[in-house]
Amino acid sequence: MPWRLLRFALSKEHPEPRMFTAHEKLKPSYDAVIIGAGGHGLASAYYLARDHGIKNVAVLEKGYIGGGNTGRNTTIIRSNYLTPEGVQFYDESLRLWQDLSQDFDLNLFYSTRGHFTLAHTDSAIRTSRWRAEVNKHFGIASEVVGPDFIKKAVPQIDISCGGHAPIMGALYHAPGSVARHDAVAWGYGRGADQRGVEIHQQTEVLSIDVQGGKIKGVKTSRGYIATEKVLCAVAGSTPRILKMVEIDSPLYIHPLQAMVSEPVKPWLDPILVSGSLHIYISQSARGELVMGASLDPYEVQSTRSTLDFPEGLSAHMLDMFPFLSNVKVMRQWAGMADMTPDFAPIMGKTPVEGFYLDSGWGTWGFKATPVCGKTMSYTLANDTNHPLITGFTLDRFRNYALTGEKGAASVGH
Ligand code: FAD
Ligand code: PYC
Repeated sequence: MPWRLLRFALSKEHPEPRMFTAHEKLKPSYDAVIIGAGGHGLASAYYLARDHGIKNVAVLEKGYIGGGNTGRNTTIIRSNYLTPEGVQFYDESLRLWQDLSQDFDLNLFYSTRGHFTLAHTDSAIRTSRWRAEVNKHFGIASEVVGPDFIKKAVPQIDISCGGHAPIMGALYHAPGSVARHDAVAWGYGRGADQRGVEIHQQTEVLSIDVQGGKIKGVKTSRGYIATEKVLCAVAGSTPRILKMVEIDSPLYIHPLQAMVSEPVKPWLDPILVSGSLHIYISQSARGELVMGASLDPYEVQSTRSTLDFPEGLSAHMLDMFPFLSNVKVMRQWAGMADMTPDFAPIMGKTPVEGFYLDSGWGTWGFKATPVCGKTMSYTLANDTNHPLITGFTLDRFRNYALTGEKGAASVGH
């Protein structure tokens, strides 16, 4: 056993340096309060302090940092979206991901694998071509490839999928990557903490004080805080927070489940997604197969796992990779996906002065963590929506100006 670990185990004082300061008390007021210590809330705090010099900030988390969807996702990072707004936004995120381990001095295990969206039908091929053309227009590496290309990259695949749904081609996106999700939360959290931001875990926001249409403070499970700026970054809990400020939104919450296998020898380098079979798979640095499927088909705010999920997912996975039949499933879990009707996020200013939204991240928000931090910190600091998020504001639903990204969702949700 390493000496450092033994010393820590035997110490009464727990002298090991912690990732963050544990603040005993809340201050009576802050320049800004961020609700939610997931990746998005922590990244916003980090860039508020680092890029805008706003450090008198509290991040309030009802559980523990990264315990929401940030620590539950399947870590796929890509920018092969469908709309010009989406492509440019996610591409900026991908650019930010490149330097993040160095920024944090923490290894995020960012690993570029290549990403295949498999097409089993004529219409899926058509959407792939459409996405490839939009992507290329913005200088993003995406191309439509045939079955031979796929078979060469993944020799183990049954291209006929057991004869049920033969693969006709794929959208191939070479920059597709994975990273270690909990380390992303720790990196942003530690960076924010080092710059003076306070992170308060086990601190739930119970209500929000709005007077004359303006934010005045928040009531928490540990007392009242005065503030004029609140950022809501709570993913699956967004409707609850919006109720507190009497804002309507078209958000709906569905569980999204995932599972991992026991570790096996490395055999799968790229990330594979099949819209028609409703499955996706990648292999982690530890050898585990990380697998997911579509949303659960009912609206409920719950993170319970169900037995029909591994059953359905495994059946389709075996169509593609019959040799996996003896591989054991080790864990399954669920998160709460905050879905929007057009599969684009809801970001920016709201009708309540000083209340900012970073939501509608559904099944696609992990990859956006860095760019959300950048654009939301700018929006808070300047009280002006960042140019990259103007296609994502709440009022697009009132103005019938949707940003349709459903065709670029990972699996058919
Ligand atoms: P979260 O990480 O959920 O953080 C919100 C935090 O707010 C939580 O910690 C919660 O406890 C806290 N909170 C809530 N209410 C309160 C309150 N009243 N007071 C204080 N704190 C509160 N995206 C991808 O890009 N690629 C993927 O491969 C991918 N796979 C996914 C797989 C699954 C199974 C799931 C569930 C999601 C997946 N996603 C993926 C989506 C992605 O995980 C999320 O969009 C993203 O993590 C959202 O981050 P966040 O920081 O906004 O929210
Ligand atoms: O956004 O790429 C994605 C994704 C994959 C699985 C869930 N979301």
